[in-house]
Amino acid sequence: MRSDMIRLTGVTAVGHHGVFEFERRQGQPFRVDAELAVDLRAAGRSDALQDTVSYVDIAERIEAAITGEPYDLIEALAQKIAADVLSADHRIEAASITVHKPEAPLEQSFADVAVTVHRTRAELQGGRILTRTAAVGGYDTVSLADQADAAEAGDQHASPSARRGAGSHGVGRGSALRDPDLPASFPVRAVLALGSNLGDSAQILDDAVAALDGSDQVDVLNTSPRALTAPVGGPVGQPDFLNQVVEVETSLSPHALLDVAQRIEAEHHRTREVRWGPRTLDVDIITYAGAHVDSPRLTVPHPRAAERAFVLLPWSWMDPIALLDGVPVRQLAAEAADAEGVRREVAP
Ligand code: GSY
Repeated sequence: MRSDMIRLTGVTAVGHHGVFEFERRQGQPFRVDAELAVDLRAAGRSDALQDTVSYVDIAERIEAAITGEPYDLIEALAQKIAADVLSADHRIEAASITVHKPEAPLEQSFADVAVTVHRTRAELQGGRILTRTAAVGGYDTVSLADQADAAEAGDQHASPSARRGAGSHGVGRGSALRDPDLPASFPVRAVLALGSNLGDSAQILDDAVAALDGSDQVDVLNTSPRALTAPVGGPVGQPDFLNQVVEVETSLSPHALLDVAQRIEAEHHRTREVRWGPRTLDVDIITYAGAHVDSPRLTVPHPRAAERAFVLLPWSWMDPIALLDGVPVRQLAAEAADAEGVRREVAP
């Protein structure tokens, strides 16, 4: 099923982007099209502006980026706009941004040159897009349009004056609490931590990863090396843990993902008799789409993840540039009190 979408096309302004000195000096028109994946069901029901993303805000951000800091490449401008747009409202799950440069300095007769970037909320950290080696589901395209396409695109230009005057509606800006029962309207990434210190822990973690991957609407993208870790808390003398961190892509809501985690725990006869005590399997949600969740069942990011080397170290081995609430996971791992008790498992 396709996700709901807000499409804003033809936002045009003069910018000073380009590698040539005369481009920086004189400026030229840039035109931007944006497609934003937003769940529009609530607004469809309520007919209330506060239940959707204000396209007035989005147009203002795009115009500000075009006229703002100059970049050499339209790729960089497109990525900056994607980051700005995703930062504008936490309900935007993903943004496809096309930047056209119809007066680019080419010797040939041409109609338009454009780049398109597709970026998801999971790639946004601290208002910027993370550079990843394997951006899942993301692909960038560069096109040199023909005359007919350009003529059609020209028809889509919105009048700048029509976009002005309404001002900001201040709808849901920045990072806010996410509704734990709202499914993602676009697949998002989540990080889960697994731990076991009862039974055949290596087999149990293998089975848990397979069970996650086999669950509806959950795909395992990446798994960390495993760590043998000294127990943190709990009864004295309990066995060491085997810990692992897993990155998944999912369209499930945070609560539905928790249901999956708890079902997999239950399948391994997980009991909760002794708090912090030995367990066959723990599956904790550490992060979900860079969002914050605070419900009686679930707190995300996991409230103790930032202090637990048995989570942070495997996570940083899997993803050396990972951030937790904007702080490098590697740095948190180095500062965690239990770091000395974490040993990377040597592959057999
Ligand atoms: O979910 C956390 C379970 N747990 C662990 C763990 O997984 N590893 C280590 N090293 N200590 C732990 N203490 C608890 S509780």
